[in-house]
Amino acid sequence: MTPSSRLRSTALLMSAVFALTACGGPTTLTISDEWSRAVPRVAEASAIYFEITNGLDSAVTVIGGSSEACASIELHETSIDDNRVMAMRPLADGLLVGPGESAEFEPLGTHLMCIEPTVFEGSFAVTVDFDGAADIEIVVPIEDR
Ligand SMILES: [Cu+2]
Repeated sequence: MTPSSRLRSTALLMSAVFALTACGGPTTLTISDEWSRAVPRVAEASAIYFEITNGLDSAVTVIGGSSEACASIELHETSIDDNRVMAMRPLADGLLVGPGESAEFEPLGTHLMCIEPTVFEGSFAVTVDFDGAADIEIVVPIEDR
């Protein structure tokens, strides 16, 4: 690509961005890349991961969730202490995602915890509960990552 054609395509991209912004842009709250790590049938809990993108112009707070495939769902964060012992603890105040920000729910980080899972292969539906926005239903594939 010559410098001038690169410039042209950048200009095109910029105008596309402006066009999106002009009509309000993506003003939605979205959840993507959802998955749950496969666990053995004796497991007492399994973790649910995803990315939240807050395209709204106000903050939202993830406060938990529910699923017919779990006795309950808790919002957890993972910490590792000085002795390299990993622990999870509930995020009592939820997880705030500011306007225009995104949050990654990932292994060794924040996650939803499915307590007493009843589905161990395929996928299951989860409702993610928010303060400041409508709850979102996602279908979480169980993966052997
Ligand atoms: Cu957990």
